[in-house]
Amino acid sequence: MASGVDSDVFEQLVATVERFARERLIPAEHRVEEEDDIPEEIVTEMKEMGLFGLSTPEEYGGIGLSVPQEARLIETLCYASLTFRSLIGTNVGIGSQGIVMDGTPEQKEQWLPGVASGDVIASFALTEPDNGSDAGGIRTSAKRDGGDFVINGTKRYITNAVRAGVFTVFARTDPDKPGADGVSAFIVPADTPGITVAKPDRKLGQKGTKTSDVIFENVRVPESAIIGGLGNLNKGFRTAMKVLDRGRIHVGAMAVGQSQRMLDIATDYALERKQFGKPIGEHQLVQGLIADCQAELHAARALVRASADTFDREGKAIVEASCTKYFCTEAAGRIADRALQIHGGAGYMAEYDIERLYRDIRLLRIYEGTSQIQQLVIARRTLAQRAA
Ligand code: COS
Repeated sequence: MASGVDSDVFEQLVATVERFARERLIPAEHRVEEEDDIPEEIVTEMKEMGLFGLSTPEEYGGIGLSVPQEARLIETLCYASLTFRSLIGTNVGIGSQGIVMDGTPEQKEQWLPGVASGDVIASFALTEPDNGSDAGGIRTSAKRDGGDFVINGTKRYITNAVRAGVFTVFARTDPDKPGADGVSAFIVPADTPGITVAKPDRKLGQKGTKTSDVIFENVRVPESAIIGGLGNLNKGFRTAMKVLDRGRIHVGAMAVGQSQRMLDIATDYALERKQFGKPIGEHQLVQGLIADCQAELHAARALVRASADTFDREGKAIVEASCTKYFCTEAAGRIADRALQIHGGAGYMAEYDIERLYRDIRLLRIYEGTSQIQQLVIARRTLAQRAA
């Protein structure tokens, strides 16, 4: 392994998180669903375990996992509801990685210790009402005014915005360049005057996660707020894409963790539930469903590991990351569907966990780049490589 923490320390961490997921998080899932929030004592425990700083370099107070280690730990954590991962997800991934990857030493010093401890929640503000998949089409503007930039615009579906201490905001700094080229990334403290966080959205699943609109009205930031400094003016789109590449491997790992949970639930049900005089697991058509889940789960897990290794070795893995997110999340959707089918009528009922997991998993094929965007990235780069 090229980086990360010592393997003994890492194995202990995995064992601790595995216990935490099974003994603390899974029993709290119903409460989270009912209250649409994560209990404060669990937030505190997650902070104490260092989960907010999994990927933050050790020199800034984090654990400093490598990408393969992060993937394995996230898979372990995501045996429990995805909602718990969402709380730490923006600090471990998209909200902070722009600063980790491209920030100046001063920016890292200022923000990363708080991100690592969980005292500062970092939120990633890219998507807008009119620009989701077309991330290069950003309309939020950041106009120069002396030594400052003044940000105006609306960001949409921003995870953890209501909890945020800082936003990484993508805004157009060159109005004459309509596409990806005129965009810069800014670090904006959440208490900067002019920022309004709207009330959380109502969603199909993942109750307890918080997404909202964030409105920027004449929000003034110094030019030193540009991630990487003034030299990175108009280069923010690349930062966003690099952050998302890493995030896409992370989402693949989430899909694997949830797929294992759904397969285990469905298998337990198949062993217990009797029809035609024997457990339904003894019927070959049910076995077919179980086998397809297991085969896809193995493939998904192997793909996450391979692309995480590539990212660790080469510092990027654009096609691999998109293949991983695409395959693992689509497979998780199929596994959710089969797991629910194995439950028959019970699968449709809210008292069985599979009904909730089925709703929760649906988002994975959408956020951090839809399946269709992953197809586009994979195909464009495959064609370009052969044409070169
Ligand atoms: N890493 C580094 N640089 C990258 C990159 C990556 N993964 N992907 C693209 N770039 C660079 C390109 O190399 C290009 O730079 P040059 O002009 O110097 O060559 C620039 O960024 C623009 O790239 P491209 O032309 O591919 O941009 P497009 O506008 O065509 O969009 C897609 C590319 C569609 C792939 C991008 O907009 C995307 O990923 N959209 C989905 C956004 C998303 O995931 N949203 C979820 C929000 S977070 S929950």
